[in-house]
Amino acid sequence: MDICCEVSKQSSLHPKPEGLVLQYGTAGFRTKAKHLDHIMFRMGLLATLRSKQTKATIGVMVTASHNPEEDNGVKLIDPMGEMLKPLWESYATQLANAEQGDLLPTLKDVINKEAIDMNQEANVFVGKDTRSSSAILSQAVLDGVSALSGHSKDYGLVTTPQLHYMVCCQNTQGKYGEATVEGYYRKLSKAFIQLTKNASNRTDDQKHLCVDGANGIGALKVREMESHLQRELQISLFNDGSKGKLNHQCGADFVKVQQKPPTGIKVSPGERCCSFDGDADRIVYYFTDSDGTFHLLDGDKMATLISTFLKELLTQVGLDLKIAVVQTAYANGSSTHYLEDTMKVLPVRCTKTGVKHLHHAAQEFDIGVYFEANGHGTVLFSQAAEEKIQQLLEDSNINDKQKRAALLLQNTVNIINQTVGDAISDMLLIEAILAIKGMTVQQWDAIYRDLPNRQLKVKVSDRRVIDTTDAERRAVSPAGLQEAIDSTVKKYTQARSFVRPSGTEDVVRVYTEADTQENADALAHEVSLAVFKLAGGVGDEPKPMK
Ligand code: 16G
Ligand code: MG
Repeated sequence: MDICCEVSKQSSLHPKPEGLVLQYGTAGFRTKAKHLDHIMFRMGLLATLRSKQTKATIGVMVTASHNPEEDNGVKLIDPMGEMLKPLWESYATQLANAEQGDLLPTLKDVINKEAIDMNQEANVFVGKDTRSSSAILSQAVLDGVSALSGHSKDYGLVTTPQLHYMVCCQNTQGKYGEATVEGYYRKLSKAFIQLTKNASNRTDDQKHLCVDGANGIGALKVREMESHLQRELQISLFNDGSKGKLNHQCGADFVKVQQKPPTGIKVSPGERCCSFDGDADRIVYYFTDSDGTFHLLDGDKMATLISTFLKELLTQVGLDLKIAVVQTAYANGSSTHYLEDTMKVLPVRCTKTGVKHLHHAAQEFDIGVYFEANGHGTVLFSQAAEEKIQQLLEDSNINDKQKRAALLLQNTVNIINQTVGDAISDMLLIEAILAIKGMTVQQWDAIYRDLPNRQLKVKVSDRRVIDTTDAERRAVSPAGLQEAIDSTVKKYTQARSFVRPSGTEDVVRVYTEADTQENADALAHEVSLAVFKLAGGVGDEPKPMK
């Protein structure tokens, strides 16, 4: 095997700055774009090895999602369109951090450990977001693939979920769909049109939606898709990238964290709006009412609407499929309460933060609806569930009502991107459900009332001193911290709080909820102080919120 020569030659064109250490985190590598050239080249190498090992196409997406424009990042996509397997995340970290002279031995180590046949063909799909650094960085990925004689297909500008979709289509030999951007638009819009046929007398007002594209790739792709929707959805697109800066005071993360509308969007009171994040794998809905109050409909509200809809359809067709909702500790207590007690969509599962944990848990059910409060989520249907729906459609004994519900279920399966949370697909699904139910955004919002909540960050010298259990809801170290949180929470009504080290930033995150915003804020301050004192806070002590 003579990989040495080509890899050495090519890698010298993508040298690693000495001493730079980066981790493959919850969502891949992410940092200032200027530090990423060698990482991209090496992820091209690693994706090629992963492709040879799995004998399948692997995806590499160049994006830093909701981070500022100056940042960039990279995520690898496994054969079924899912996140990279954890063991390979550790190879990614080893390869990324090998000094220039150690690159070949590190690469060979992976080849040996995984017994990779270097004569096996490799295929890698590459995509990028709209950042100015993405073009050069995705070229570095392509160079890495070619250094190991892999084949690559460059999809250019695509959303993260679109690339996940392409990988899945390719590896299922087209069963999941056609591995082209056009194929993606056709599949989703066809399902959307079919679904909305079930909505009677929709007015133009109801068909209208304001979309904040975060000045990113999602805006471009919504534009491309529009004509396929045949005016069944009429989009006013804001923050389309023509003027504003990517993710700057706009996008799903801004809206969720700030709990206010993005800049650059002009809407009337009561109008239904949504925001995508910078790579269009998250979405949140919102509206402002006539007295100026802002209403956010986050991942929890979407999970509730979608699971309610699915459960009703299952009842109508009489299919006994096990449906569950998967959330994280950030899910608003009111949503969990509503799902468990009012809706009885049991069970509601709680996992650690991070898409891969939710995705994994959702796979355990016939239908697993998973959403993070921040707006990342999708629905997974087991193969058995899809087959049962199909059988039902072929069954001549079912009545018209059952037939209608079965068709709705089938089109719901087709509109969803099951590989990963997808802002475009989620948007179409939500719009279709609202249309079919004849529901306004206000009625959707009124399903339950969010408990007031607050998120804060605390800087500590080493956030790893905080260890958690019970899906991050309880801290087991440092000693005394959980006791301090418990006794503080007891002083408030309907209160809950947890702390966890961030997986993407060098901070400890504090979450609280309580009966009023003042109480949620006061509790957040008290818990922040406890973290500061017991977990080695640095800088100024946390101040009470104004
Ligand atoms: C990453 C995760 C997201 C999670 C967030 C938490 C993926 C693709 N993304 O963005 O799911 O909510 O990290 O960030 O897994 P934190 O650890 O800094 O709170
Ligand atoms: Mg994202």
